[in-house]
Amino acid sequence: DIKGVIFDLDGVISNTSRLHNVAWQQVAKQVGAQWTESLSNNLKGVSRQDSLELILQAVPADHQYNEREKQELANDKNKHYLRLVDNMTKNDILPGIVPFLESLKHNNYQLALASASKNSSRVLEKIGLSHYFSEIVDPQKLSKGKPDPEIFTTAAKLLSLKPDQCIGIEDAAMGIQAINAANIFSIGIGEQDILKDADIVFENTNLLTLNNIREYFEQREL
Ligand code: G16
Ligand code: MG
Repeated sequence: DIKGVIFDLDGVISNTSRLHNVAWQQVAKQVGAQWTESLSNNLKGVSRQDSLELILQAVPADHQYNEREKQELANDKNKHYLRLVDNMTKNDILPGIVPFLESLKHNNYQLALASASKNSSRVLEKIGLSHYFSEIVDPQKLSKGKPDPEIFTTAAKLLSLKPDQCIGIEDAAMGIQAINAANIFSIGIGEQDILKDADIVFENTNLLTLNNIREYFEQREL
């Protein structure tokens, strides 16, 4: 039986990717990297340092950034991002998420957050959702990021549940790979084409309801 639900943050609970994008675009401009939709997509669910590397790869190579410069660029991005996070409100919660969290609580599911973001607690607080989550994985304690399963296996352990007692919800292909590799049932939010490895895909967070998920499980037993 499913007893726990493990959530990604950006793209599942909050529309923070818009804010990450604004802050990264500034960095891209500063280093002369061309900002494209595919670059923006590739940054989803990827850690801050790895995101910066992807942006620097898009710079016409005449300057090698040293570690100190990279640290500075990453810090600048984070300062900018945190200023944007400070203006977040409940309006930045994706549609349908509050009723979904309510119904999960009501039915005694245990909830954990598995976000690559070091700012996830701050974001949850700003949008008023902290109290729903009994566990938040600290990405600084992990050795590998998504698509490695570590963040999801850690979340299940923190909830004292086995992987097959959990569901994981993600909007990024890398995230779905991480959930699958953890042997956790995966729900993708977004386009079927991109999230084809997920066990179920919902087009948007409005469709994320306990009934829709249960319906799928019932169909599978037939
Ligand atoms: C999020 C975003 C990524 C971001 C990462 C790290 O992941 O999708 O774009 O780079 O967190 O965030 P920070 O710089 O705040 O530590 P997730 O896992 O919530 O989708
Ligand atoms: Mg995400």
